[in-house]
Amino acid sequence: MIYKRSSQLFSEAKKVIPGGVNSPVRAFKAVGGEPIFIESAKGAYLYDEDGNKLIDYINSWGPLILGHAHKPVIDAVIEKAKKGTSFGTPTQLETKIAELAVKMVPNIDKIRMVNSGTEACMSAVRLARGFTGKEKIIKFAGCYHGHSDSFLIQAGSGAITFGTPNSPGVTQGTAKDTLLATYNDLENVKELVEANKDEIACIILEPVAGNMGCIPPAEGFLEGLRKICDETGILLVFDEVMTGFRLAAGGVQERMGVNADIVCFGKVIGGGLPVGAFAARNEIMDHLAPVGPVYQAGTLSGNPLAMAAGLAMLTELHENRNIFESIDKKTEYLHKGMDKVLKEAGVDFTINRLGSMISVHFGSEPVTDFDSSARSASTGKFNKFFHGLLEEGIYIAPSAFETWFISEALSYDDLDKTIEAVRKVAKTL
Ligand code: KE4
Repeated sequence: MIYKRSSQLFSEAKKVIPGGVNSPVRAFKAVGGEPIFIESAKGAYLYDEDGNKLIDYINSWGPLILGHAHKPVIDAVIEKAKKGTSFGTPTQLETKIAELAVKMVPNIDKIRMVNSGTEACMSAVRLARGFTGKEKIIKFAGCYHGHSDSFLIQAGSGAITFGTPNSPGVTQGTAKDTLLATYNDLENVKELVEANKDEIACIILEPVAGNMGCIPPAEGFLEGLRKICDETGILLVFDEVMTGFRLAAGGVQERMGVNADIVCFGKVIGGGLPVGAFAARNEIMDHLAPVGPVYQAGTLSGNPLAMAAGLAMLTELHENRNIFESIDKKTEYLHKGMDKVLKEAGVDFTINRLGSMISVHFGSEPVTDFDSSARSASTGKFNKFFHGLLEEGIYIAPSAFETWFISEALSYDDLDKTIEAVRKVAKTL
């Protein structure tokens, strides 16, 4: 593959944009090399500035579950744009998408639109603190909820003490209110709850993790968290920015049958435009301004173009529930195909999968939490795997800590091409 034009564009970008990108993971720092500049996309394919065609397994990090430039979504945005782009007033479109989301997702009465997953999770934590009157939160190492200060925290000195900032600019004052737990480790959560009795507002997690690679919840893990929250009055916050409207129409709450108290959304709900959202039962949501005292706001929240894209996307998913089974089946097919060719090559690997989320990890141990994911990533094999696939025209996330997102636009021919590329690359690992 030739990337001359992308390289030129990257040099220009770095002069006026930090690192040449508007979001760090796009810069290929984790895998080495230079990022590819995309000129257009359609269905399952990206077309880069050098004319290369790539089979896309990132899909803008999850939103494009129906593929790129999906006609109903594009048409909805074009039609809406002719009538103006933003009013800063209520519009009936916001009510329509809110009504549909409430119909699709179990256990929510109201939803508030924001502009990103970060905003959704940040606002959900503020709402949980406002509702409970408590200040501490528990998050899990390796779970990513966006770049709000309370989430940029790493393990503290003691196993059950508060965290420390993992980014300059985050204060110790903020970090002291974030407790860090180990994913899939209920005993650790119980210890943290016991050691911080009556001080915890919420436990927030990705109910199926996608930021350590794909890590499904262990048997009983979500149910155990639900039980702890029921016994202590701590709110359970599901960050479904990745899983919402992907693992089922009603997300993980529907698929796994475990209810959260607050659910966060992003990605799919916006159909590729900037939308985040958070939702809960009336008792909690009515604490939000202007009804209640918990403040939260946004100039472009509920923006007409974003709502038009999101409504078109959710409507198609709502009316064609077979899509969820179809992308799950495609993901299972890909899993089986990659498993076969990686085994034939004698590679030590693990493939994690749940629904249409899948990730490949190198090494012999199971990947069930952040530490095991990090040990697998440290082998360096993923970086060779990434670049080898790229050379074959297969575009997966440029980090071992990401998940692949399967879109309905992927054909079985695309999947076969991907499996064949994995077979070729496996020999080089
Ligand atoms: P945004 O603020 O990037 O819209 O959403 C933050 C977020 C919240 N929760 C989960 C579970 C997420 O995965 C994300 C964002 N995901 C990353 C990919 N791992 C977005 C890619 C990027 O940072 O550029």
